[in-house]
Amino acid sequence: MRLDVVTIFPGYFDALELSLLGKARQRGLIDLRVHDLREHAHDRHRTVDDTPAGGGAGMVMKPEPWGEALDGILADGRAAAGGDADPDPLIIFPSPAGDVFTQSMARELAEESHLVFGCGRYEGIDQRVFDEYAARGRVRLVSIGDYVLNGGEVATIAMIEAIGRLVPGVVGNPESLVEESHEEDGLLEYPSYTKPATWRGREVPPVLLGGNHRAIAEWRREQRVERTRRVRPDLLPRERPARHAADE
Ligand code: JDH
Repeated sequence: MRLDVVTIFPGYFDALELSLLGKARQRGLIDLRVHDLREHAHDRHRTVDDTPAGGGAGMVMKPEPWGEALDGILADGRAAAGGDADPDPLIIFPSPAGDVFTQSMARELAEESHLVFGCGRYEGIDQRVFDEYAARGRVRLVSIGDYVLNGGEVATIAMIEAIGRLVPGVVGNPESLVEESHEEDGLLEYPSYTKPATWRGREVPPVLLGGNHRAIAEWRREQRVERTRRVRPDLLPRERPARHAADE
């Protein structure tokens, strides 16, 4: 899978060299290229922002550096595909106004052969950049959740980590992914324990040490349902509403 990232802070993406994704890069499973947007700003101060049209607080990212950076990536992607039936890349702009990123979206995106992430800063990117690339290909605005970040970099790192681990061969033990997909019933995970059996007077639940696999599976299921009811009741299947006399 090819991943291009456009940002004014390339250093953020050094984190992706570590651990899992770094190894996947070395093994050629993930081709991650980080591009500095400022290389496409040609004035003396390499300016990428300007005041908002119509007034208001803050600054907006100018369209021209984005156009040059993205055109270069798209052209290079076509050249690399070498006339192969490589579909157009999907361009993702992290945005507080985007569709919310979920595990099911990560699964869809892991099927793509080429993703491009455009990381905005300030108050965001001139709307015409989204409109231009949506007219020419596939564009998605995606949010990683309902809280405010200062730019798209941290959101992109989160998405690349979630998507990258689903690319075949990236996760060393595919059994953990198989287990995940079977368990994707929307419930939270059960609590995990390891040795020693007693730590600071706290015991591993005896059922986990008893070797009764049916009992263990049942206990884990109960834990998942109870935990979900406690902290994320919104994830539980909707209870059938009690039938009311007036409904009959
Ligand atoms: C990309 C710039 C900063 C913050 C909206 C409305 C002021 C606009 N889940 C997520 N949270 N935040 C982002 C994200 C934030 C970004 C960019 C992603 C690019 N920013 C920014 C807040 C606003 N706000 C009220 N106005 C007065 C602006 C931009 C994100 C993701 N993914």
